[in-house]
Amino acid sequence: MRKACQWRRLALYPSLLASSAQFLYKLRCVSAACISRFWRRRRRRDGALIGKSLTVCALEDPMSNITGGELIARCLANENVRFVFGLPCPEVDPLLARLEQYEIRFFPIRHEAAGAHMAEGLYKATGKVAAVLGNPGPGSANLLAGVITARHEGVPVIVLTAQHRLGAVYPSPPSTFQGQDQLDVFKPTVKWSAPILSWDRIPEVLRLAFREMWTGRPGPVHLEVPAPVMYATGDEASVKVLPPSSYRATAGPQASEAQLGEAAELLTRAERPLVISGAGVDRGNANAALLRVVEMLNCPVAATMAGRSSVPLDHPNSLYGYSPGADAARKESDVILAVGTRLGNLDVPYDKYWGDSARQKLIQIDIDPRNIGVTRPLALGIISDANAALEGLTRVLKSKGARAKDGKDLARYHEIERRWREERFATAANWRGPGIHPAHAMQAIARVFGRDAVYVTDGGMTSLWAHFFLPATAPRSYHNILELGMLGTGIPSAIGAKLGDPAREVVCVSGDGAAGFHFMEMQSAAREKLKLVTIVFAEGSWTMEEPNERMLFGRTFGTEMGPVRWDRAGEGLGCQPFYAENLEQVEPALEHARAAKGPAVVCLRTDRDANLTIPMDLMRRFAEVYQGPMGG
Ligand SMILES: Cc1ncc(C[n+]2csc(CCOP(=O)(O)OP(=O)(O)O)c2C)c(N)n1
Ligand SMILES: [Mg+2]
Repeated sequence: MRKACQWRRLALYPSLLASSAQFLYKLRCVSAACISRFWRRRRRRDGALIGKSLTVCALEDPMSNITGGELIARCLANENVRFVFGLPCPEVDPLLARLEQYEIRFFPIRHEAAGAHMAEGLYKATGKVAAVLGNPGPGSANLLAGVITARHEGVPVIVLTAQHRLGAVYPSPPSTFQGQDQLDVFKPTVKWSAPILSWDRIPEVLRLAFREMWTGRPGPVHLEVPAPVMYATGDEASVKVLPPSSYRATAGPQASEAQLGEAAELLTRAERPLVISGAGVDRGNANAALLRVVEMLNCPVAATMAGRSSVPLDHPNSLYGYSPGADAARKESDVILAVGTRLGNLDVPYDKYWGDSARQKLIQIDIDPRNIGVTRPLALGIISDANAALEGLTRVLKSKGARAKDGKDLARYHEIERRWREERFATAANWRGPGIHPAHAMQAIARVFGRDAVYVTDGGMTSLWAHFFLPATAPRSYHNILELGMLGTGIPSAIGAKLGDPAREVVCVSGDGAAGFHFMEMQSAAREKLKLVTIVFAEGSWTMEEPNERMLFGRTFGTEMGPVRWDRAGEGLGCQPFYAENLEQVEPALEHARAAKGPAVVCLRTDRDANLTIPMDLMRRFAEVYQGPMGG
């Protein structure tokens, strides 16, 4: 009652009211209903609509006027955006209030960066794009880490940051509460960034954003929307929301016939052709087309570290990229076809693993010109959608009568790989406990969840053990953090994958350090009744940081994490808890977690020393990722 009186007193000064309403509303001095009531009365009194004004008005307009928030929702739905990850705040409420009407699901998160990682998991698993939200100031600041990750991972996301009234920003004076000029902060981290400063430009600026997002390698684009634009209203008939195909190309660039002819010529003449398959093959749905080329040539194929699910690891032509079998294939190859990969440092693209580049011809196919010829000299660079190029290549190879190799080299490489696995992982194979060896735990996970699950891996040594021992998977079904290497993406990314593809089993395999960043999102999973399993390798240490400390300083510092019962923490968040401290308990715990109705957390008390026993040659390669090639 008192609030209503205060409100009426303020109402005597309409202009003051307009600028103060948002602030009052934010401080919860007045309710939305109160604001609405005021505007309804005022409209009746004035006999006119406030209409397309930049004043603050939480309006449920009876006419064909819609808010900026609703217009944004309409543009997102037009691009088939089905999820918005973020938190509510007055500055975005007009958008949130209308999402359902456009069949867009609002998914509240426990940390804004996690929202961006959810969008990442959704895209990697399904190819679908989501939007993420940040409130003015802190929410947008939190969002940044997730957006930077999306940029590195080539993940398209619509990043919406809310902003105060324009009188408080650009420039934002020191007096601004929760204020910063966010465009300056986001610009260097995204592909493209812009403000929306008027209601009637909303569809146009969203068109710009979607066009930029899909140009070249996809990535996040940023839109800053001040509250007055969200709340502004306008006649919906006065703006057009056009179908995507009328304002942006819906197919990527295509290889020319001349390029396909040249590539086919090089490959048919090659004595030892080799195919390298990157994450871009997964993202471009080019997996089947890639295998057709491989099978036609009967040549070896190696997935990059980040592109693990682009080729089934158990395909008869597949070699494990970090094995000496793949090294031999690379070194001996006279023509390498690399598709959808930057051949980044994680693939140690050094002559010691790849051979003499002067006598090797590299054909590289990528959607982004900036990825071409970055680490290895090029014979032929092709800017193209991967699937289109590989289909074209198959056609031209056929017409040139390309012949399959006899497979002798391939058999030799496989034998080198087999022997290497046997030797290098002997310590793991011979491990008798008493604790759980991470390799054994990974093998148990592989047995229980099989090759049809979606795996999302996170952590240091843990993610390497996962890479070695989790099963071969279907395309888009093995997600890792091997581009930016951002710890903490696993749990939220698994949630995104599950939201995008609810019929699939989703398993998050995480180190205990990595799990801690966004473990609260298991509560989001419980709240939304998402059935997924998070398995934490709980040896109690930031193990990957230990070898350097031990080798160079003879002791460890800062790596001790202390014991955590992740199962109990998960139970507190509404998940089903499971725990194992010896190998016999691992499979039953996993089976129960798999059968659980809702989300489950499995805490595996893995052995610390065992977690350190990554074979020396693999550790060395991993060190070379950062330090460059070392002798020997
Ligand atoms: C956000 C972030 N902080 C720090 C790092 C550096 N880092 C890489 S691996 C690692 C240790 C990870 O520990 P955990 O997840 O428990 O895996 P473990 O090595 O113990 O198996 C750290 C700190 C990183 N990659 N990301
Ligand atoms: Mg750990």
